[in-house]
Amino acid sequence: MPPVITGFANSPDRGRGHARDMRLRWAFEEAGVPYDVRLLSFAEMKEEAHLKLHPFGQIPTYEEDGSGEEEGLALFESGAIVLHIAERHGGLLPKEAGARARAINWLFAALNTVEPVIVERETAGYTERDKDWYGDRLAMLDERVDIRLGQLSRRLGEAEWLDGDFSAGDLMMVSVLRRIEGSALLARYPNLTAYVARGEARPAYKRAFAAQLAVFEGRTKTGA
Ligand code: GTB
Repeated sequence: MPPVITGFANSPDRGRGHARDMRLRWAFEEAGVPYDVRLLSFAEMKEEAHLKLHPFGQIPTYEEDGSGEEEGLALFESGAIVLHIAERHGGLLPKEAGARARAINWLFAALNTVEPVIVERETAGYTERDKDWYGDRLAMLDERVDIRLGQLSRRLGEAEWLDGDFSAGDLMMVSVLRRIEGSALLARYPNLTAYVARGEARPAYKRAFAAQLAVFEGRTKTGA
């Protein structure tokens, strides 16, 4: 049985691939691994059956059957799942130990250093927009994002990917930067804009994007 992940039955992003199942789908496609998707409503995510898989009642999750002497496995957290897919299959991590560690380093940098400032800014837009201090707060959040983007842009320079060949680190960093795609914040850094476009041009990305879009458009019940 292929591994099964969970995704939104009705993604609020209307098929733009911003929900975090997209990074798993992309990793599976890069690794050439078939997968199934179980779609959940917001109510189902909070039910006991799902909470057993995901303590925080969110998507995505990952389940695989045991094979031979191995036990089955259930995971939550998109970073842990992408890393698991990358470690289990080829195509997303270099073989050489140092290069492999650096690729994983970038995966964590995307999740722990770049994504938080982007998500905090986005969340403020949803929850604090009506406050009279919102303008000042947004300027501060914009600056925090800009600092990170400037640092990342300087490190990437004219390189194609962050450290040698495309890796799980790039997959995660591109996934994170996509959340501000089309914004003035990202447009200030043409090399990062081109980096995101390079990620999105990959055939594996396109297949993953099409699969999650098909869910939104009702062309599939599973998205797999
Ligand atoms: N740290 C976890 C991970 O990386 O896996 C975070 C998981 C998470 O935030 N899941 C979100 C979720 O289940 C979906 S992806 N939310 C429902 C809930 O908490 O009740 C975040 C997301 C949602 C929607 C959009 N969008 O519409 O653009 C983008 C990103």
